[in-house]
Amino acid sequence: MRLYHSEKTKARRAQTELHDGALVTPYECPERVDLVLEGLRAQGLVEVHEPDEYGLEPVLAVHDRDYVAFLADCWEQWQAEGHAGEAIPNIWPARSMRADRLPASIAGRLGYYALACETSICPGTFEAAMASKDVALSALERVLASGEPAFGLCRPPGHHAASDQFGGYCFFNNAAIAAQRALDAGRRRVAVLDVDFHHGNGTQQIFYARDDVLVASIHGDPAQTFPYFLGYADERGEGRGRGCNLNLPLPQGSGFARWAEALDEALAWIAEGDCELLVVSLGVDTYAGDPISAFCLASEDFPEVGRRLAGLGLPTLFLLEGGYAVAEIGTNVAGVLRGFERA
Ligand code: SS9
Ligand code: ZN
Repeated sequence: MRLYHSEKTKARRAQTELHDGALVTPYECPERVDLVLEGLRAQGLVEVHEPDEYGLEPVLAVHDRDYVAFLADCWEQWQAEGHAGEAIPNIWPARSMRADRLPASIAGRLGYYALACETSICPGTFEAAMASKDVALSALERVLASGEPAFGLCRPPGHHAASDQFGGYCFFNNAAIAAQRALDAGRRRVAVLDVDFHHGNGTQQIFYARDDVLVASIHGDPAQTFPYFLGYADERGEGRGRGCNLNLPLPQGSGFARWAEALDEALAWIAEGDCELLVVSLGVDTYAGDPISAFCLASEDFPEVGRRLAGLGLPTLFLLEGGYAVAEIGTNVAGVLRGFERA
């Protein structure tokens, strides 16, 4: 299987993440890219390709122009306003205040465009986000042109990024950008299946009122875990998109048996949906050893995940989402891709 990767995805090296009441070195770090590459090489998945550059047009097809402009300028403006550390929001247009005023100050704009505050903005953030979506789009182009599966080693991840909000380590929603691009290239309907431990709130929000992209997500119950305010089972889509969103929240501690039942349910739902492309938001933070997540999948389970995904028989684009801090993220990503290929 072809892999798409760019060293430019490492341009973001944030120093601070608010975690457990302290500023720690971020879990979402550039070393993840090398861990995944190593894991893939160890499994003989070696066909690495450089992405092409696609510019901002495919980004603006799913994200608001003002939001993209904010991301492009944030670090410079934060410095111009004289702040010392990395750009971190500390106030939001929460329920009791106005959400219809966009402040002039970057400190206020940060709160307007953030949905969480663990994700700081630092030099290289915009460049890395641009490279990440270029990796996704290049892998997509390969799938569309050949029908063969491809993997985009996206980093930073994308599935928490909404049309005008960043957070959960995500800035551009790579899966949404790729799905929209596939539609613009003539595909009638696309399925996005999100197997990351966390609910893909951004992907859900972007396509919630539409029937041309089916979105399914298997994740930790938001009553217990990030992102807390979206990802419940009763969110089925709205308007034309009614019935086109499927959330399968599972309790903390779920192991492969329970998780795989949810996977089969999601796959059966997608199989009924008459889609021409499958985009897999491939987070491997479902692994038992993940430091910030709470499912109990073993490395041996991931090839079986790939095997079941292949059962759909659809052209398939894999895009990296989460998976943190442990060497096994490479093994586990490679496991899914090998399981898919061998099926
Ligand atoms: C740990 C809490 C989780 C954000 C998680 C984002 C996962 C992206 N400090 N915070 S896949
Ligand atoms: Zn995650």
